[in-house]
Amino acid sequence: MADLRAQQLKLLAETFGSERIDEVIERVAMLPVEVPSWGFGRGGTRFAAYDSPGVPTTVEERIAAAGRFRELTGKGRTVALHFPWDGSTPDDIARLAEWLDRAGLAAGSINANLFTPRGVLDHRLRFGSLTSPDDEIRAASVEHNLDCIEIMRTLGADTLVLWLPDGTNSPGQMSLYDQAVRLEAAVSTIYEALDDHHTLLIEYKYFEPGMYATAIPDYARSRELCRQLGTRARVLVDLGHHAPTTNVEQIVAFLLRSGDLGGFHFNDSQYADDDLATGSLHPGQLFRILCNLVEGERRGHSPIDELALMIDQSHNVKDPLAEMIESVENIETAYAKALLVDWDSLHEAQDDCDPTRADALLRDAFLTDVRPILAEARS
Ligand code: PSV
Ligand code: MN
Repeated sequence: MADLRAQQLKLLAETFGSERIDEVIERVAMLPVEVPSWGFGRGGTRFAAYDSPGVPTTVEERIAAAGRFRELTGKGRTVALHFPWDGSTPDDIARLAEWLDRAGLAAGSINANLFTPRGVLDHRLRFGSLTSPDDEIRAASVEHNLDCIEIMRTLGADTLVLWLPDGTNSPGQMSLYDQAVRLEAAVSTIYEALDDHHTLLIEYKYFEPGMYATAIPDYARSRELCRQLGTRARVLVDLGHHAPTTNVEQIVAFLLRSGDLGGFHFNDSQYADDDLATGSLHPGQLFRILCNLVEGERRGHSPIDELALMIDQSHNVKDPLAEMIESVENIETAYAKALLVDWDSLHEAQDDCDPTRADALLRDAFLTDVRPILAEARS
């Protein structure tokens, strides 16, 4: 096997040049990918969540699984955390810090949960959180984000992720103007509470749980909010949050070019927010997204490793640890292939109005077997 890998690498070096292959190996090895604590547990649907032997059920077990993932892949040094799923009291947070430390991990992005009823944030959440007409719910929703910022300080994390489950289910339920005004006021209080080195990433989603008018339905709204807030607020693209047929790579290029792209929640889907292993259904889309990141970096926009490359998945059936490994391998694969694109020839073909050659150049890279590069990067 080792011999075979050496031969395959030699062939790649002969085809692309050994310096280029070494550079790709190095870049794949250095690519930081963040994994979600919730992705190591068993996910469910609105029908049921089925337990399976061996799948973590506690926070401690999920962090241990993240540690195992790190040992196996070398990725996932930072773990995205979700509160209160990963704890709520100071004691919980202290224990969490210990578990992370024991597993050689660090806290990654801190995700505020504005959708699970608890305490003051009770079932009135069905009418929204930051945009609720209920003053007490609005205030408690902001407060939860401020608590998350305190957790960031305790755990040494620097990214707050806001996904807003707010939306209405029927026309007339809430004035769309009131919805926008409340959203902007609340988000600005949260932004003001951040420290200078903190970043706020704002997700958008075109549907769910409100099925009529989602408060942040698309990247335009998310970008508008970020721009109103300031330079430390950026857009987070969750691949499962678009209508089918949306050209996500084009959104990526728009956002990268304008300096508004903060990062990703990688996952894959057949229907919408299925949260399957990224690249498991649409490796071509993942490749094209990475191509646009590579091209953006070549053009002087944000370097890829300065973006928050996070996975957001939930596994209802398959083994979560195995799925997380598949996802990271698919990201690495897409990245290696994007780096192997003959960019100069591609631009030439584009300038020559030769789409057939341009497509062939992309396919040359996409069809290259980069598994020896991944193996080398890992070792
Ligand atoms: C919402 O669909 C979302 O993408 C947000 O990131 C949540 O925090 C996450 O999924 C986990 O359920
Ligand atoms: Mn997400």
